[in-house]
Amino acid sequence: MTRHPFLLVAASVVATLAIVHTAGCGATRSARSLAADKVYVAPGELDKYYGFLSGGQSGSVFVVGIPSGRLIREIPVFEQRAAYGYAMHDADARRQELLATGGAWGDTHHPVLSETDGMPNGKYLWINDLANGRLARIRLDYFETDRIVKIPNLQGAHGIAVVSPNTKYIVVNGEFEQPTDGLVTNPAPYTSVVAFVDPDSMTVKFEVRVNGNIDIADTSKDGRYSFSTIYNLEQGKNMGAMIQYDRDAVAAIDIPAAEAAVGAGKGAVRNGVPILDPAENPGVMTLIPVPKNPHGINVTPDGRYAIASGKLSPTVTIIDAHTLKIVAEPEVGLGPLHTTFDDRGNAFTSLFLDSQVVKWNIDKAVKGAPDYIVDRINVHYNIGHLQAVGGDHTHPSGDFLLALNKLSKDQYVPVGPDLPENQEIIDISGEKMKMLASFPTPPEPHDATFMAVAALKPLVHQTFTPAADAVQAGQEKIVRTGPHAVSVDMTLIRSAYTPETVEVKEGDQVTLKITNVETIRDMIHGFALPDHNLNIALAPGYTKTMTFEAGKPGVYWFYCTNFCSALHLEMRGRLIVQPKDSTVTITDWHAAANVKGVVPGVPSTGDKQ
Ligand code: RUQ
Ligand code: CUA
Ligand code: CA
Repeated sequence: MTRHPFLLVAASVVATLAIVHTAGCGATRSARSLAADKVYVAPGELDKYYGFLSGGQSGSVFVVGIPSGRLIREIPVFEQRAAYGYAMHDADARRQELLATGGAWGDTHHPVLSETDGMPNGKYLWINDLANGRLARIRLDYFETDRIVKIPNLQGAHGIAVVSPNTKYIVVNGEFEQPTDGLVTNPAPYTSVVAFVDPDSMTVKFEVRVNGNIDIADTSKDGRYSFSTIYNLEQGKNMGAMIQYDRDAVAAIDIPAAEAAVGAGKGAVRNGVPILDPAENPGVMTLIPVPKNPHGINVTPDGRYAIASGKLSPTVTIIDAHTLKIVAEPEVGLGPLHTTFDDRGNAFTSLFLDSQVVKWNIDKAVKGAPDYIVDRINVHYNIGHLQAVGGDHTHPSGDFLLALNKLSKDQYVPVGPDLPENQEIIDISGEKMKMLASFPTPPEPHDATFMAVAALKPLVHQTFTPAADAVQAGQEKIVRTGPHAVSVDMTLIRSAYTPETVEVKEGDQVTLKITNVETIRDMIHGFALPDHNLNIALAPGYTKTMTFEAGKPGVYWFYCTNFCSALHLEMRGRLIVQPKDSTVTITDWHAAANVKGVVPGVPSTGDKQ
């Protein structure tokens, strides 16, 4: 049987197509695997950087591994979190600060790291709550919020920045203007203040009044100036009125001059804070006119320039950070919002309207060279902030850039009418930018800052240093402190509560102080009590105190919520609430069996070391 020639031809065409197809597919694959290789962190391997992402409406900070994009930890700040035992109990100072300063929710925007010589030193991270005019401080040895303060005389705490190079102050910008004398009946144009907060005491040392609003902040690298963008120099009270002028301004505050004026008693004290009026203190503030409703302000790593992003103008304004003169105003694209830097003299500006990152050369732009635009890359979509690793410090890494995009549109499987926000990791190590990977996070990241894991890792503590009032092992007790009050001192260790039985009476108020006496990292125990609205987690070394009503007569099992050993399920105890009229006496728990909570013959060491 002879083959039909057409079949032979057809067969060879199919074979050729198959070869072409395989080659094409192989080429695509290798580009993909090159990108994947740059962000792939194998199981057990560590990321190179920690990214601290503001959690926006989540009121927290998200710690993300870079380059993997893995969510490492959420640090709750302005919201309580049972999972971390954060701000859950009345004796927690952070809970008291939250309740006293605006409530247990917030809107975080700008994470900033404490600095030594212009580089992050791993001590603190600060973050603002735009909504309630607050500033919080996170200790990086514990990765825990330790202070929350309300900034007086200010509404809408938006841009914040650390005063370089050695963290002299945290600058906090008040975005929402207020009647200057504080009286609602005053029809005069409203004003705002820039607050200068002491990093250790977290008190506001002084404020500088601004006739207009103030948006984003940065500082010169030598400690001389703070820079704030003003988009409402018009002092308008609605959107139409805020876009009248062709130019608004950057306010440069001369910090030593302001300190001298405050020292000379020039500030009018309100709510305990001296407020300097620049009109009466010449030299304290310089207004630099920049195009229409600017947004971001970013100082170059070498400290030479402050770069204001135009927002409603397609330009960035390059300001000499020493003379305060405008040296260039190059066009970069539509909707420039923020700028960051590599270690080779390039700037990267986010373009909200173009959904792009534009890379441009600073020296060329200053000299007016026509080829200052180096590259553009599309992002998905409508980028807000962007941050290159170290771009906000004096020694940028020049390897990765994080694009924080406001909309993800088609990038993920829909999860309801509300879609996740999208972050993208871009390789900036070469001349051309390369898109590497994207990852979503919970709502809503605004900004990010980074620290090398190698520098931070040795600074993070194994356990919490026990507080002065910690319950010591062997000192546990139950004491009736009044006709309707019982106090309990309890310890937790794998895998038992001591005491493990607490007997009280209906109508009693119970004050429970618990210390996790573990000394091993990550050995967390929980205390959840059914029908009492109580759930708390305690990291090793932690002490928490809570007060609750005994509730209805009954037996309530409190149990450990965090898997701690093979005997985790057995780690539970009873709250026994006797009826009011019960004649049964309160058990002497010391006499009860099993005081230490350890069954003889069963090892108390867990499997989570
Ligand atoms: S600013 S909207 Cu960081 Cu672009 Cu708050
Ligand atoms: Cu302790 Cu589970
Ligand atoms: Ca304006």
